Amino acid sequence: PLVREQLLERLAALESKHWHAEPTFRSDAEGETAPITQPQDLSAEVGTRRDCTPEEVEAAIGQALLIQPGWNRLGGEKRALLLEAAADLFEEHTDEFLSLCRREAGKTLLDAVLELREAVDFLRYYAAEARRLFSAPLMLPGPTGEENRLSLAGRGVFATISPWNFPLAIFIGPAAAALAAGNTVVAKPAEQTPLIAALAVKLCHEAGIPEAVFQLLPGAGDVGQMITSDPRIAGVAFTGSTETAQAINRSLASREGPIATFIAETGGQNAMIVDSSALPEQVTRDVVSSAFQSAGQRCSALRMLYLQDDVADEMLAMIRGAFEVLEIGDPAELTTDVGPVIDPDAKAALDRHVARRKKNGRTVWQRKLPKGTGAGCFVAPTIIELDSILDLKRENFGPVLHVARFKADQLERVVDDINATGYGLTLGLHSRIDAVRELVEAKARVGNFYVNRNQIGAVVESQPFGGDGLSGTGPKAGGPHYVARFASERVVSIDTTAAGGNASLLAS
Ligand code: UN1
Repeated sequence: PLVREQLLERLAALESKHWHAEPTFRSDAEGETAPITQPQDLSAEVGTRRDCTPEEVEAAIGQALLIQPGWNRLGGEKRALLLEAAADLFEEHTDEFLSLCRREAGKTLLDAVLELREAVDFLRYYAAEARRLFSAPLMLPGPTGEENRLSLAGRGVFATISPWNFPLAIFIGPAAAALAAGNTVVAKPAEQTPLIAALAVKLCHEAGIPEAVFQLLPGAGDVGQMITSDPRIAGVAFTGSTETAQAINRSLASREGPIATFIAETGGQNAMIVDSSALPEQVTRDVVSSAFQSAGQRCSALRMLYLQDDVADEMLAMIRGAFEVLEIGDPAELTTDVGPVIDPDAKAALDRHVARRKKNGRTVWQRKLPKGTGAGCFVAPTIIELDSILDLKRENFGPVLHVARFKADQLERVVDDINATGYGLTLGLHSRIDAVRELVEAKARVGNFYVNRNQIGAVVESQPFGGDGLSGTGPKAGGPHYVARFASERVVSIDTTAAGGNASLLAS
């Protein structure tokens, strides 16, 4: 408790700090400036964002291109040391990051701590990957008298476009992977959360990563559009909505010149299946955290719960019991379970979704918002009964859980329906029957399958994260194949039977 109180005191001291995000190389030109306000109180300004102008985007990519060969030549070991130095500085600046996670992104203290942890894990893991993949070429087998070496190098300038729901971890993760691989990076953070990104980039520079190597390009969608349509960009790593990923893909495809690499981690229509052998207390805990932690604003979050009909009423009663006591409110309070959603647009879309289901006569359980939440973007946690996951047309990115019932002999059809959404990110299963797990595991097309636990909070390295189909391109963030995707491969084949170099040259 003492540590907690000291932490709260330190955070209180940062409460009125005004932050600013601007392009790493700012010209004298006038760019648009936008205020950044708190999701829990739209009248409270946290800082300002000065957007990149078209000329600054142009110049930023030019600088990144110029310095890239040098950064690439530095090699895996030196790049790893710089990323590790950045990780150390991130940990030293815990208070600022926790404060910004709450004030800029509306995160609870628990979520903020987890976010910083994940960011540091990404930096350290990708540093280790830089050492593993970029220190020495891989010798490939070949016929006698021939040497074949496979080596990896940076592709050039990578653009990273990142989301507001993990404004630190998923801002720094893809950027660190691109940097580890020997690319330079132009990074566009979500327009809602540029301030935490600006602090992250500043600390990377303090750690010794040159400014031209890792640049911040704040702005809205138009800045992203300018970056992804530039033929000098060798690759894009994007996390966000499926629709935006499709738009970036089109933009990359219509450019003249080199073909870009595209790595996308997008949305999900994530389900959990609970059969009659599941343990009710465990199910309750895992459903509530998967659906409502982070106010449901994780792409891994549970959207559609399938309960086997013979236990559905009992399970639902327990889940509703836990749902009724969730604390909703200001993330500044340590007891808060569910904070705000990110902005008024997000709130309006979620409220519309719930209103439509009520109008259609669906059973809806909805919490009442407590007093004092009127100034922020709060959405009342909601549970809605549906017939099937196919009743959902789009991802509902917030604290709204849908529930359907199934009969034991319909298990395969349930998995077919989940696959038919076209998404494939997370799937949860609660069952103590091995044959059920084997069936679902074999049939479900998802990137992350969670059994008898919650389905959020993938841990870097142990649980690489990402999906296919409408959910993204893979490879998985935090896994052993990720960093290599940011690199180009080169094979050098030498005939070693020929007589020594200069002698044979003179002889010819
Ligand atoms: C996302 O919401 O964009 O598994 C990804 C999790 C997180 C990743 C979520 N590590 O919940």
